[in-house]
Amino acid sequence: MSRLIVISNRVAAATGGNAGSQGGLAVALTSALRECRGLWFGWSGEVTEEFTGQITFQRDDDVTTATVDLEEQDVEEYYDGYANRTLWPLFHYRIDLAEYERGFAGGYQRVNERFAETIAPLIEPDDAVWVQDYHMIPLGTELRKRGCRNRIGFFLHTPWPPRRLLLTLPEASDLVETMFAYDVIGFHTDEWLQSFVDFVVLESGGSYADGILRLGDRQIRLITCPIGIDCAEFRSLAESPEAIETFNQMRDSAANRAMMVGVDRLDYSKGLEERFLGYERFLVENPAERKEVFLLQIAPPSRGTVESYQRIRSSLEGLSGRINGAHADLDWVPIRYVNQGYSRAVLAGVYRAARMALVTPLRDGMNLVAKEFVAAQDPEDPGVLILSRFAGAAVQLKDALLVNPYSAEEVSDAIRTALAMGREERIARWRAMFDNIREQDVLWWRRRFTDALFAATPPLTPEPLA
Ligand code: ADQ
Repeated sequence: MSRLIVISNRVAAATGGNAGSQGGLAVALTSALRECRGLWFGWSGEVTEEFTGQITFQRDDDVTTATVDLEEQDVEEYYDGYANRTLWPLFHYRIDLAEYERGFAGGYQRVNERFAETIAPLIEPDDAVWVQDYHMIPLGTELRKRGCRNRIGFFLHTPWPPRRLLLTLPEASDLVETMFAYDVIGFHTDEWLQSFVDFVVLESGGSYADGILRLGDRQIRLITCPIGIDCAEFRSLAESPEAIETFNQMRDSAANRAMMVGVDRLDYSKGLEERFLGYERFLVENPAERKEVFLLQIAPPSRGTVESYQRIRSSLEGLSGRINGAHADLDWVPIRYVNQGYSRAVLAGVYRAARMALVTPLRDGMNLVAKEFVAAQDPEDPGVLILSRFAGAAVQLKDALLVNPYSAEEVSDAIRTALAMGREERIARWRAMFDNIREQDVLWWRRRFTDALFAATPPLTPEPLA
């Protein structure tokens, strides 16, 4: 059986392997690696004076992780720069926030070369390589340049932006061309996949038929492969003592009010300002019901060195303060705004205690919080999911109350509808969503991708588009 090599910016063991943005992904990839005697390679998160390429190996539960330290300039240009200030905003349709700097592009390229140089000697002839996410787009090409003839796949966890937006990136065509080193590329939704196809066909002169994208003498299999959660694990978490304790605490402190919950990394793509404004609209338009609800928003800060993240943080502080100042009463505060991370068990208890979840990103590759919320519900008395049409998850979770997150009116209406929704309808909607989440879980996702990858025929020539 072939070995699987996973390459991503960070590896789970080095990040603690629990909550945070890698939660579900860590579980998914660890299970894949365990089955395939795998190796997981990435940045250690540490900074060193000079890049040495020295690898630290760690063996945990049959999974070997291999990490390297980066130089400060690497972190500034590759991670804070190109990944977080250029590609992340661009891929979430925020070209107003995207920073296009040659220094960032150069650092991104350099770090991808460094990763390729470090990992290439560890790859054995039969291994399949699976590269993760927007941090590593050119890695496939860099591996091929170093003679790697293995099957290499790439999965994008974010949206792929529409062609006209991507054209604002100065090196867009080159970046896309580097992707022709991959044998398989996976996206969460058909929409992201189609945007990628549009760019290659209309800008690079490629062609697309039957799931195969061709450019010159290279071809890639494209697949839609929506990521799921570990549904069984999350359900049992929701019934763990820690979750039950949290559930009881939340119910006590809610004092018979309906709790609405939001759980997001503090990121402008998550639509937090718009969510607060939609909720405020509900408070204004529904004076009789307003004290029957409150919003618990859990948003741990992320990427704090990037200015746009500092701005969104202070904007949310201002907005929650203003809304609470304008509407709070002696015995009621409309928004509880918490800037911390919690264990997955505590989150499960919070989800279960909530009457509804507000998951309203402006754009999101998938969104796992929506799926975790559904998985954690009590089947006899489930809460309602209010979900943005612009999250990848909306394709699978059609039985949520789907909203346009930019419209405060739609968000406000959805809150009212959710509050009034009877038990029968809540159960019917929940069941349909839960069936999907259980069937298309994280193992399903992982197998769908690795099946396509293992079935691929790697290129005969090591160098793509030479
Ligand atoms: P993220 O943008 O990080 O992921 P998401 O899919 O919602 O977004 O995953 C967040 C994870 O972090 C969830 O598992 C959640 O439970 C956890 N989390 C959030 N807030 C937390 C808190 N306060 N405490 C503890 N844990 C918290 C990217 C893409 C998504 C895509 C995933 C996976 O942006 O669109 O779904 O990758 O592909």
